[in-house]
Amino acid sequence: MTFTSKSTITQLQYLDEEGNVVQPLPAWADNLDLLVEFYRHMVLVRTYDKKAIALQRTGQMGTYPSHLGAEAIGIGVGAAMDVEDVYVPYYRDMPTMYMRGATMVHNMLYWGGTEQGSYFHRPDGKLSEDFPICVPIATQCTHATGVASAFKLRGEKRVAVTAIGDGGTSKGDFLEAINCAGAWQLPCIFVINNNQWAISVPRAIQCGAPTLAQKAIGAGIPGVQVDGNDIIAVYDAMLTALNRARAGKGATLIEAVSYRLSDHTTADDATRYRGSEEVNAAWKREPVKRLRNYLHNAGVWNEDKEQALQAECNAKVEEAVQQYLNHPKEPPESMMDHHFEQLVEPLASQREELIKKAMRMEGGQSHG
Ligand SMILES: Cc1ncc(C[n+]2csc(CCOP(=O)(O)OP(=O)(O)O)c2C)c(N)n1
Repeated sequence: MTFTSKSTITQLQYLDEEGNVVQPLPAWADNLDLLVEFYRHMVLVRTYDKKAIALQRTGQMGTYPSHLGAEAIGIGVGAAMDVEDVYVPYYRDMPTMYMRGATMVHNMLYWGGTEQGSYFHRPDGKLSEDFPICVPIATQCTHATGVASAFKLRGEKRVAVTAIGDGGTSKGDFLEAINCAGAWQLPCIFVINNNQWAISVPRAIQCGAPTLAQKAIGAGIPGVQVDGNDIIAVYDAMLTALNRARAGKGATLIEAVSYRLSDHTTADDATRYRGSEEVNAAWKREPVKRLRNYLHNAGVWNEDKEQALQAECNAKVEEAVQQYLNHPKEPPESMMDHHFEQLVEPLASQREELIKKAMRMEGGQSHG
């Protein structure tokens, strides 16, 4: 008889719900300035999230997917990556993209319907090679595998990182992508944002396996589960996976367990399918307060700093909103400008038609 797998998946956690340390911290966490930086980013993206929802509600932006509750995942993943790596995002990834150089303005432009939101620069000033937001579920995983394959073929020490929701891991694309990454030993990291809900489908009936991390076993890659509300755990798991990938040892699957504290998107009303009890319980585990408590206890955070940070974040968000609202409107045909390097028929003729129609509607104004 051959045992093909005998595995235990434990959840990596350093800080409990109250921000107390539950096991010795990794050496890098001695750097409290770094943790304060993480906290500042987490508060900023949370402040932005609230404003983005308000913009949609007041008709100033399109449908928007909130990342409330996923701040530790996004900031932890984005902070751990090197500037040369490539991130392949899904729609709930504003925090990671922000860490990679996509500003709040870019995010608003994207959800405001402008492809300019996908063109941004890396923190080192170079044009980003990260991918645009992927809305079709799980397809981004195959894209990441492709990017990682290119890195391997070219002998580059870069890593492709992607994220996906818990529901998305039921799709073939995800399973194909991790299978390929395992078979070809690709420098690729798949992060599952397990926020317990796929719109109205709860995690419990999404998949029969006790963890999503164990899907890695079938692909022959390590699968780890982390507390996705604990940024120290997220960042640490990412460092391990990135080092592994850069050393030529292949891919890793990281399941980050958190909770979607918001509606699925602004087009959803979660009160129709889940009770307030579970949401209230999830608020007790949320990531921002947890890190704040830890920093307080470590003596590097206090109420004055908190007030100053809130004011700073509000000001930054307001400034970004003004920039977004003042951004020139794109002509309607721009929606066809980003699919192909050269537009093919019948799209090319349809684009011309659209320009003529728009000109007629606007009384003959010319379009770019
Ligand atoms: C291929 C495809 N099928 C269906 C949808 C519609 N859809 C949008 S989000 C979603 C649920 C995704 O849930 P999950 O993967 O858990 O991610 P979350 O939104 O919770 O982060 C579905 C089915 C889609 N975008 N793409």
